[in-house]
Amino acid sequence: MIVTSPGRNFVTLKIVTDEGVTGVGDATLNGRELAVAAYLNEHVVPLLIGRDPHRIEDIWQYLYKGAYWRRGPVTMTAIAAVDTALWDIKGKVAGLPVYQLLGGRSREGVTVYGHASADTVDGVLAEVAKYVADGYKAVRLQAGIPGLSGVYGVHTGPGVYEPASAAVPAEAVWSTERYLHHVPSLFERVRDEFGPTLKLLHDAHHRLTPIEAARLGKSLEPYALTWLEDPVPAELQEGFRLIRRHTTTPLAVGEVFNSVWDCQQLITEQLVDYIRTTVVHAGGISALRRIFDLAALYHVRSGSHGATDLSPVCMAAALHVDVSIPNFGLQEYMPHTEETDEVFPHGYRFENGYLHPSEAPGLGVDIDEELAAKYPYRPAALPVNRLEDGTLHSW
Ligand code: GCO
Ligand code: MG
Repeated sequence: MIVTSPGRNFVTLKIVTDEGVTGVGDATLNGRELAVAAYLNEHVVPLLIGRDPHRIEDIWQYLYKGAYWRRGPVTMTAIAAVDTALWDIKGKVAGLPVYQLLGGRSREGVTVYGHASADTVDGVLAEVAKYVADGYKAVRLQAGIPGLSGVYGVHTGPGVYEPASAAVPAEAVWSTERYLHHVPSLFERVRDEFGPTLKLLHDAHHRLTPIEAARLGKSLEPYALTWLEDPVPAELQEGFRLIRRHTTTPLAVGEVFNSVWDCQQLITEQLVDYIRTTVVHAGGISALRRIFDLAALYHVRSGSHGATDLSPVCMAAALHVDVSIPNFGLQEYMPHTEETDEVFPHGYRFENGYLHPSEAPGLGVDIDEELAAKYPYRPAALPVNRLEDGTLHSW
């Protein structure tokens, strides 16, 4: 178990077999990192000693059913780390990149979307231009809202956007009225300037009610978004029915989901278009494949979360899944800091809007433990959000 903070916190599980083959798995749960580290150290690692590393499915079931207390982000992130590390080991033993074990390539490259964000609409336009020049085919737009400071997803200073900034959560103020009034003008400008084929996305970050989200979706229809993400908190899956009834703006959800049960109704009732579950938070490569296979039956495509709090180990694993499944949609991509890339040497690469998984056996990613030890853990929590009258709101 390695906890390191090269610019931000990451938890990594490294499994070594009796034959000396190593495998790595991401176990990072933003703002709750040490809970997963303790769960692994205290409750999982001792159970792995002496077990056959090739029995990936059996070990997954053993940890899931054996805990009795199923699901939840801490448990599922811990299981994901074990599962990912075991796929890495299996690939290395087989001498094949993991995507070959998942059925081989279904496409030439993994289409990614970048984050264009700024305080002003002009600033966002300038960011989009940079992404387009770099070959991106898809861009997520987030802008500051007049009258509000510190809006989610808006990158103002130099360096990588990082919401988990303080040991005690930072507090931001939110107004749905100001937000709903402003967002359409952002998309109108970007669509006008960049034409009809650039894929445009937006993240509402769980801040709306279903009827507010329906209104936003409707007002964005002229700008043909690829998706509107996390319009409402998704504990109430049937809440999406109301949004769906009113708008043809495609919907995406799932970055906080931990299992297929969190998205079962959303998928089988075709209430979303993209499911954004990830390797690290939804139980690993094995479990993610099951979610995406269910989704494929219902015309739902993948759109995995890939913010910087998911380590390069998760990104490497995600790309093997992305390149192999039939119903891939998009992959989120925010490059990590140089320090992070050095701690996690990897063979995946970006080219002209696409990411390509490593061709090395296994996942094609590692952790430099000596370097990792130079970056000690720093407590950092995600912020909270309050309405203008002080009411605690969804973040
Ligand atoms: C995204 C996400 C992130 C999350 C963050 C939480 O779509 O990339 O919403 O910005 O808030 O990853 O840990
Ligand atoms: Mg999001």
